[in-house]
Amino acid sequence: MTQDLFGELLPEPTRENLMEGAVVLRRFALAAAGQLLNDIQQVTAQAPFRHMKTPSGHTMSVAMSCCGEQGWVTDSRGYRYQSEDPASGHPWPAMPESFRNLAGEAAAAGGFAGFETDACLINRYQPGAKMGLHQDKDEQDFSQPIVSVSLGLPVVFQFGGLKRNERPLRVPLAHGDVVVWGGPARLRYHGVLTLKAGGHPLTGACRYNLTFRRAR
Ligand code: MD6
Ligand code: FE
Repeated sequence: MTQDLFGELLPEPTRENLMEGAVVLRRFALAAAGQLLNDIQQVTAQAPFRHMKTPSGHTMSVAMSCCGEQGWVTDSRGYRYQSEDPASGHPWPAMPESFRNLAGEAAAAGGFAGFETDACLINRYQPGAKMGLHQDKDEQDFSQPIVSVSLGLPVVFQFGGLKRNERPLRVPLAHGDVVVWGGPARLRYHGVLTLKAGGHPLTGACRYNLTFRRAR
């Protein structure tokens, strides 16, 4: 057993290989979760959660914010990374140390030593929110992995193939779970099924997801 900030005993992380290039590190972020959630509050006090619009004009059900040198945005002009928050015109908030450390440690544990993230997308799901199947392909270098951290309410994640029409695997993700994917899995379609109502002691009625990327 390991201990968190408050001396609570925590079950050890375990590893689950999903497919070549993709691994779920169960509970890997559990010990850091309290700090990560505090830092989400700090970041989103500066760059508030917002529901962005897709290029086709749909408002996303997931609320988003970003931190780090680059942030991911979508609007009528398309999907892209940029160094300023379009809501304020200011640079995105700096990446908190807790975020950067966890991303590097998880990437290394998942087989991608030396990962240096420059962009963190913060997703907030409230009951009813979902994310349709998509590929993460706005980054410059697909040899860099993505590290994805789940906090709060559980959800079912879908891991598909390299074509949208391949039937996806369904993988439940819980508080503290981290997915690392890269290599041959890097461009797989993936998404999140509709979040069910519930309550979590640390996040209340929501799920947060941090995805760490190397954008540039
Ligand atoms: C989410 N995640 O878990 C959304 N993308 O809420 C993603 O879209 C994602 O978890 C690339 C790699 C891992 C992910
Ligand atoms: Fe994604």
